[in-house]
Amino acid sequence: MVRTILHYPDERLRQVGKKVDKVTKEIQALVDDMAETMYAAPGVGLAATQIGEAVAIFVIDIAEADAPSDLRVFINPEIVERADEITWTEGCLSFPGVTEDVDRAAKVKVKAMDRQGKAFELDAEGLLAVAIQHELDHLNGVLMIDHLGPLKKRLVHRKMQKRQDAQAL
Ligand code: GNR
Ligand code: NI
Repeated sequence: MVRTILHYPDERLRQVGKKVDKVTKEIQALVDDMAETMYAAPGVGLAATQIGEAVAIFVIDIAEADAPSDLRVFINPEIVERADEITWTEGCLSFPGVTEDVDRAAKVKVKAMDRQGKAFELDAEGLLAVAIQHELDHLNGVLMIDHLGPLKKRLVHRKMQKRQDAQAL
């Protein structure tokens, strides 16, 4: 089922994703909803907190639109190593129409569990590394806007607030 993606400044985007004790059928159903929601958007990633579920799960698929899908599921993810720096022009499904440069680690090593509850480790760089850091931020209630300087932050905040006010009419 495609879920509704929350938009900033929805307070639920500030929730912290709770660790998953056991990968149950219910958790797998949530993962499936997240993947469906990400593909429908479309986006390269989606964190559970973006659909109002405060659990430590995100999904990523960085495959090109014309290539076969390459879904990656991360449950209880942890970055265990970071190296180098990169600036990436990021977008976020919770900030429609906003793109801003964000400084990130260029390479990360991440530990997580997959959809079957099996532990894995992954070395990532480029967009995959950026997306992993972006999604992990979401699970900590940290948003793109928090990486901006005060001026840009206020500008993006005003734009999003206006949008919300217009939709509340
Ligand atoms: O779709 C998305 N694209 C993107 C581009 C650059 C850096 C990060 C991202 S993640 C974003 C989807 C999203 O909001 N995930 O939380
Ligand atoms: Ni996002």
